[in-house]
Amino acid sequence: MRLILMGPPGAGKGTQAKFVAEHFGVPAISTGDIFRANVSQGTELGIEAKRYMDAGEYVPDEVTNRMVRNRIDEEDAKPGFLLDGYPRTLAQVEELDGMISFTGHSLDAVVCLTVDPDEIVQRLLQRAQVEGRADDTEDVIRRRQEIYVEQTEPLIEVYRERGILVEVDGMGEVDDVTARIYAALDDVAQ
Ligand code: B4P
Repeated sequence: MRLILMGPPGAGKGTQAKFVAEHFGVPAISTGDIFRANVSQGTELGIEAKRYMDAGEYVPDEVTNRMVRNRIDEEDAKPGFLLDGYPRTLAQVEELDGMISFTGHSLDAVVCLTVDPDEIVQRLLQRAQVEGRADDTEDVIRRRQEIYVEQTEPLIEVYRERGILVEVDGMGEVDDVTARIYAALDDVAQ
């Protein structure tokens, strides 16, 4: 399975990615997690990514694309993968198309989680208390939502036109959302 999990910031992509990836026996590749790991290790990539992430901006496509290309080339991703939070721009869609067609495969499905904007702010402010992420302040959350609408929402139409978009209600309990994703992907997996 080659899957994408998308949705607005705080929709629960990271939360669901772990379950869905395990269910289908593929690695979850989270660009946000890879950036955060690099930030905490103080790598060159981390130092560059941090200034964008802290401001709620996207890390430049060139940097993000290179990082994903290297990760997808790893052995464990050869049979399939779940991308969490990538692609987020039209340029990233194009780049990913190139990476996947090079392997002779295609994307199976793009799961898009839909969550009310007010619920998202609540979730992220709550996460701020638990994890203390620098990008979970009210101003930065608002900026991230704006950028999502400008740059990432147009991707929904792209994948809908390709006939691989699966929209899933991301409201409610975590387990209920997971069950909805499995039900929606049942047909795709067969
Ligand atoms: P991400 O790490 O992808 O973070 P996110 O969008 O904020 O969160 P996610 O949707 O995964 O929410 P989560 O499960 O944690 O990106 C962070 C930053 O990295 C971006 O802003 C950008 O700067 C950079 N970046 C990443 N990818 C990039 C790319 N491709 N291009 C450029 N830049 C990129 O859930 C949020 C909270 O809600 C958690 O506390 C969780 O416990 C809670 N929650 C989840 N599901 C819930 C439920 N059903 N009910 C109640 N709470 C729930």
